[in-house]
Amino acid sequence: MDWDQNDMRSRFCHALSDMYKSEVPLYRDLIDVVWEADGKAIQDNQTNGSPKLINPDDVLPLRHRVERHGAIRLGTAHELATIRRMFAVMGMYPVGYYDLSLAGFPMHATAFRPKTQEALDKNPFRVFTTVLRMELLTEKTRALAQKALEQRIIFTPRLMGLLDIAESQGYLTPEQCTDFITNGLETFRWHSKATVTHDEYHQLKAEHPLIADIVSFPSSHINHLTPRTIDIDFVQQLMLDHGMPAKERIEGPPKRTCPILLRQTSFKALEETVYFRDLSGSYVKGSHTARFGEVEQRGYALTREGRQLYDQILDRVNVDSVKMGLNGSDYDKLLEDHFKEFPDSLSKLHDLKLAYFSYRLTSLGEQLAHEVMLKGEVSIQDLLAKGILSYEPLTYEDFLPLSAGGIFNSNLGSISLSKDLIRSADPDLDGFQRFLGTYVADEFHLYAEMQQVSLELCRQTLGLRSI
Ligand code: OOG
Ligand code: NI
Repeated sequence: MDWDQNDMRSRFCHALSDMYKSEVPLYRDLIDVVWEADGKAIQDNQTNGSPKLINPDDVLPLRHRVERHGAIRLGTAHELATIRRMFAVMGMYPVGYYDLSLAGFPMHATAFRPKTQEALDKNPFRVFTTVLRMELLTEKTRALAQKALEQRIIFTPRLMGLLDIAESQGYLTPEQCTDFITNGLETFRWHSKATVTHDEYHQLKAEHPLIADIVSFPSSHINHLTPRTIDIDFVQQLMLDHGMPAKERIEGPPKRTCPILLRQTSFKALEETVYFRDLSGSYVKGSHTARFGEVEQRGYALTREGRQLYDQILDRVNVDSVKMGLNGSDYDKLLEDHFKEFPDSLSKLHDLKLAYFSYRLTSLGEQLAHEVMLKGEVSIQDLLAKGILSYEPLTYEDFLPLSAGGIFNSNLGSISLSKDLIRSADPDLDGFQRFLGTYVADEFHLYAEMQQVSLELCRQTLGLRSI
């Protein structure tokens, strides 16, 4: 069988990147900047012999040039359920639920991504996928949004046919794979002709710019792609040096010795010419701001306890910064101060169970395994202390709702008529899963499973009853 989901994902990711580079040339420049920053970070690391931890995976240039994520915004249950089918063909599944009402947006989201270590290693491409929550719109806007969304079809007929084939026959032929990629791109392509009138656009935008972006166009255009870097502070600096319209600050945790979760920055969305329908059937010229380029630096995946500590600290930073009226670099200083509380060494993150790890046998461990010296029950701590086991942190493969909010805000402005209504909303995982037609996987569970699998392999090789 020629159909390989990992290969499809890589091909789609490349095709999408090429399309986006031609649609948004500044994105091409951003990739060059990331390449420059990473090259320099690797060089510094080698010449200084610095003890800074660099994941070897991150320094392999070829793999590193592959984009890591994109984002789309959808309007209806049918769109979300069909996108789920489309991503499944490429081995991408819904992981995690993100309640964006927390950040004042009438939306919730998931990330479609590979779930196993093997698939992530082949190509970790993921798509943050947002859906509008109609119940959080005012009545008038809701009616307008529903009318516009009912009239659009964001999937080509050929793509729908290929989804049926993939699901019923369990694979696609090489020709069908190529067709799938070509047709799949159409869902994400930019269209400068809006499906609404200028007045309707303004009404949607006045309630929230994101509603206008989701509802006014005939496709669900990719709104950004995000390469990964190993030195996001340097990328931010280089963007400013190159006169790129960089976002004011980097989202997420501060710079640390042991990077955790995810740090992100972007160049701000460009103002683009758009043509709105008018009632006589012709078009009037206007503009829209939506598409940007982003950069991410990924750190370690945190356990629930680690994440709780992260959320608590961030919450305090946000409350204090509002009280003191701090933003920009003053906010960053406060963030750094508060985050001193978060342990910053591998051994502490491990021993306090704040992060997830992958275990493996040291060369001593391998030797002992062959000599069959170990039998019975031994604790992880024992095996580590004896130099039999070692560990390395698992990479965080997911997103952060408040950081996503910061990215949204920088790119679209955050005026919202119904903000109080939105902020007081409850998360609606059930409603999201109903739209999706399936469950979203719990990201903590996936990391815990990876950790457990690595430990189990060590246990088997050592011939132990349990660890
Ligand atoms: C999604 C923003 C979220 C991220 O990197 O946190 C995101 C959007 O702008 O639609 O992609
Ligand atoms: Ni993003």
